[in-house]
Amino acid sequence: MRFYMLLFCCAILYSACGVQQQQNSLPNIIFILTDDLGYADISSYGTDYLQTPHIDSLVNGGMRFTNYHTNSPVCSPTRAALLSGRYPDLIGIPGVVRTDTADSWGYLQPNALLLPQLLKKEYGYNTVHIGKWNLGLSLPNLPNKWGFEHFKGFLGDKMDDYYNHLRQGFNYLRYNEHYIEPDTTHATDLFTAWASEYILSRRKQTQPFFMYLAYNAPHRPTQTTDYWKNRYKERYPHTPEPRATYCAMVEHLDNGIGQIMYALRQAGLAGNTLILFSSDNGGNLEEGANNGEVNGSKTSLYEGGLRVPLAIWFPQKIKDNSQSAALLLSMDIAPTIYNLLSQCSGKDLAVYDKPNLNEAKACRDKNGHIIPFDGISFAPTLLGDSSFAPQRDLFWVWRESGDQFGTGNYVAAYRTAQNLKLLRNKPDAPFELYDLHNDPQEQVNLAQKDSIAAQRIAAQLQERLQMGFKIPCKPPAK
Ligand SMILES: [Ca+2]
Repeated sequence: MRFYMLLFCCAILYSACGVQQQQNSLPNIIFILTDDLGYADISSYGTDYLQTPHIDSLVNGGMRFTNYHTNSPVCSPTRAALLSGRYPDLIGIPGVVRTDTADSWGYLQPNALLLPQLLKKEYGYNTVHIGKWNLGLSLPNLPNKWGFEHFKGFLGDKMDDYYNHLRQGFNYLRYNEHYIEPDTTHATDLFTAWASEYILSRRKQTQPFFMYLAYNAPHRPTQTTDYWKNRYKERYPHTPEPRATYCAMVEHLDNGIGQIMYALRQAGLAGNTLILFSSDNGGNLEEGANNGEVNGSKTSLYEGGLRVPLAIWFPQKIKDNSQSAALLLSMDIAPTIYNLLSQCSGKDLAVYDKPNLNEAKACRDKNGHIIPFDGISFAPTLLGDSSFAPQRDLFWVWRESGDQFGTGNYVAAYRTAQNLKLLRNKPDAPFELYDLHNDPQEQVNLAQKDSIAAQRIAAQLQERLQMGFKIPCKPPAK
């Protein structure tokens, strides 16, 4: 069956990409990542009292994913997974990278390989990162050292103020490795302007580009301009705070994405550009986010901390108004892009079966080359094969410090291919067990009733945790 599926995908891609192996047949790729945007925080994902026409045009003009999950309920690990296609704890990022080393739980390991490195080396892409990095604050873990030829953004975990751009009084804004003096422009407008400027500079260029555009909105502090706040309140005067300002912030962000699309059309590049839109973790309910029907908020291992929107837009290639309920993770994005490009270039297919989650053996393609991903390619889904439904166990871990965690303790979850999910949201809490097939809102804890299953999955979780604990997440001692 898999053989025929590969033939089917190969045939579609052959016609979609053409037989030309020229560099200019490869699509441009723009990956738009928002920060803490909830599952129901855009109008096309079902929310009322909020208008996001530009994001909706990506959702409705391409494929909407309804069962996509982030690799972490917090920022840095998901970003590591997105760029590497790996489980983040296996490349040194089980928690948030911060200025204070004692309170920082991530350090990119030298054996990691990021998507911009692959795209630049194997396909000749021009690679640019605009916005939030959050995978290191100093050498060697800066964007230019990890495959991005151009970087314009900030290195930190957040901004304390969208207008002065500082974090704990420090300026982390950089143009490559040079400081950028902060001005008073709202960060959403700043990143939109930088991204648009870059896109317009690619007019008439035959070299394809990969842009990773990571907005920090709508992460707290919930701040937007008076224009967007007033515009929102005039239409929806009864929306309470903080939801009203949060919604205005999302509409502000949506306008920025509209400007990106406009720049793309102005540059004549819209017809051959793949655009992905998503979030790094679930919405923060305290800040006014809306995670829809699922339980939980950012930092939670319930579905509300992990399930977010994902839309992929690729004119003529991905059918508009299409939808997929495939269970996917952030780490599946990089293999999917890699898979699409390898087939566009006439190289071997990279669709493959992964080994069991707890087996550390490397995965190889049909020519014996190691495939450097933990995630899977869902390229078949994008190209219309609705039968492609990966069955696999999934795992989450988040290391943190502070009152709840102590020093470097962790919370974790393990989801079996049969949709049983074991989790705990506090390091010393008893495990909870949910049957996500019958109880997607995680309301009925089965840990006592089905204690045998809970123990079995807890043992699998422990085994998988140990793999990650072997990987350092702190800078090497000097
Ligand atoms: Ca985040």
